[in-house]
Amino acid sequence: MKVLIIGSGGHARIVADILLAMKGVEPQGFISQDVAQGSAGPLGLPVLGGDEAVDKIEHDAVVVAIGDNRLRHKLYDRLIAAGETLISAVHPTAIIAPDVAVGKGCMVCAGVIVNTGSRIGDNAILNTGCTVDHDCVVGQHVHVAPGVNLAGDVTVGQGAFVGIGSSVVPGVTIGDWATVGAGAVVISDVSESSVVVGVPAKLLGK
Ligand code: JB2
Repeated sequence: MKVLIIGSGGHARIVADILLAMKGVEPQGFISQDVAQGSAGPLGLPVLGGDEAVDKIEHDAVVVAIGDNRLRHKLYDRLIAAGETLISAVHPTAIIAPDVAVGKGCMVCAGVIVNTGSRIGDNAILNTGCTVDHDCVVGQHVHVAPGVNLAGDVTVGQGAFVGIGSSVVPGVTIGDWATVGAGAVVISDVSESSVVVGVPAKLLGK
């Protein structure tokens, strides 16, 4: 399967590495207006051009490999509307229970663990070494950053960002488009679009 990687920054290079490690997947290169990015990267894949290049290059699927949740959401919707197939990039070292549903266009990085009963929405990032315990619901366009631990029955609303190294205790709901700061310990629900930081996590603003 020939795959185009949308974006050419740091996250795109991580996703390229995942695709190269997957059986039967051949990443073709990066789609980005930033021609200098990635083209000289260690993976040796070219930057193929901006978004207008997608139609011109032979491929079977695409993945939006951009960290910013709103931008990734916008580009994902545009590509779906254009009839593109969104592939999920799942690193071979990720451990995902067999009953877990992983949506379209997700990125599951090295060392991730997802336990039984959980659901991962379309276009979500489960970044390096995060853990998602049993029966969690991770919404569309979410980014669970490296080293995050979500306990059982946690819900992360669509577009939310859970910052590096943070922890969320069982049963908590993080609202849509909320932000959890790095290293926070979330012990109660977080409302939509709010920003929480600290141990225990407290509201910083909206
Ligand atoms: O409209 C667009 C567009 N807008 C920005 N179309 C396409 N095809 N690409 C677009 N981009 C691309 O997003 C830029 O050309 C650039 O290649 C990329 C953003 O790269 P940057 O290095 O700024 O961020 P990133 O998304 O690769 O990584 C961020 O998120 C990761 C999860 C960083 O914060 C990383 O540190 C983090 N690990």
